Amino acid sequence: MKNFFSVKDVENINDLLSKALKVKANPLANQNLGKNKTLGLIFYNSSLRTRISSQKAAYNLGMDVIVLNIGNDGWQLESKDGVVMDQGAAEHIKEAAAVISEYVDVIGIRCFAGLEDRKLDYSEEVLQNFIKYATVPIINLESSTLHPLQSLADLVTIESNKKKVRPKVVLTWAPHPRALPQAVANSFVEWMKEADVDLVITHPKGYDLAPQFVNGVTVEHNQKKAFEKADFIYAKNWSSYTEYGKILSTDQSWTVNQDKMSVTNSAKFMHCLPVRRNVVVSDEVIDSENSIVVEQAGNRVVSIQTVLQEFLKK
Ligand code: AN0
Ligand code: CP
Repeated sequence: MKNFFSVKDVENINDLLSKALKVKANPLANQNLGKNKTLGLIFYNSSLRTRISSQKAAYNLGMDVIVLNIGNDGWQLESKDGVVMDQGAAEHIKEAAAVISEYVDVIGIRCFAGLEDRKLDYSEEVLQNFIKYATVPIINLESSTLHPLQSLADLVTIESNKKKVRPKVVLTWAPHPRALPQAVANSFVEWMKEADVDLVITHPKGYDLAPQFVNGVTVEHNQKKAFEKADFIYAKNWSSYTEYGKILSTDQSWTVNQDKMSVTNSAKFMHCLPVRRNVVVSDEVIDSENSIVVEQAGNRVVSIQTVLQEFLKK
């Protein structure tokens, strides 16, 4: 694996999953693997889980960590080629990526979608430029269209909680007051397509994900019907892909509640967090014993530690 940008960088997902389960069982088994190595974390956006789980995983491997918050501590970075840099950005990614590579051994980057220009967001300009100009491996900490570390943690969570070989997993859209990226949903679909699960997506009309992700996946617009006999309910809001970045509905009838959970096969409830209570999911569901959101967030240490080990072993 050269970089961890998407599921396509993973040679064998089952192999990576079994390595992750080993990390989960014994997180301190490789305490010296990262000795004298440094992880650099670059954040263009806020984070609780990604920030802390990445540091924790690095420490479990004996690595040092340096964090840079672009915009607050670092210079604004230009990502376009050939521009006259007479506006806000003081430095180009070309230099920044190369220079940061002089200081650290692996770079993680978070840079969300702007949700204004679909073509630009889906070109993944920032992450792709880092991949091009850095001389060390790049880890995606949530880019414009993907959040693979979340999906690997989700896969570990499903594997650890499933009661049948091939569980039914439902990705459901849920309302949210702000326009959110499609990244978590895109990645979840991309990873679940490779996993041994029956995946169903449910969302109101107008919220179809990009065809390259949903092709071949069952989409059921009746949410309660989709929930029938489900083993896992994965809730997430995303803004429209077709009417790009728009909120088409905040219909509270899509909130995940106990009435809908009652038609499932005692499904476990999942969400990547942060979550808006009583908008995305009712208190009753997220506080129930079927809610595994905290374990899921705990598995974020497992997912990045597994990926870091791949790069350190080289
Ligand atoms: C972000 C998103 O939906 O992509 C990050 C989720 C991990 N969520 C918010 O901004 C609330
Ligand atoms: N799930 C997740 O990535 O959370 P943060 O945005 O807090 O890192």
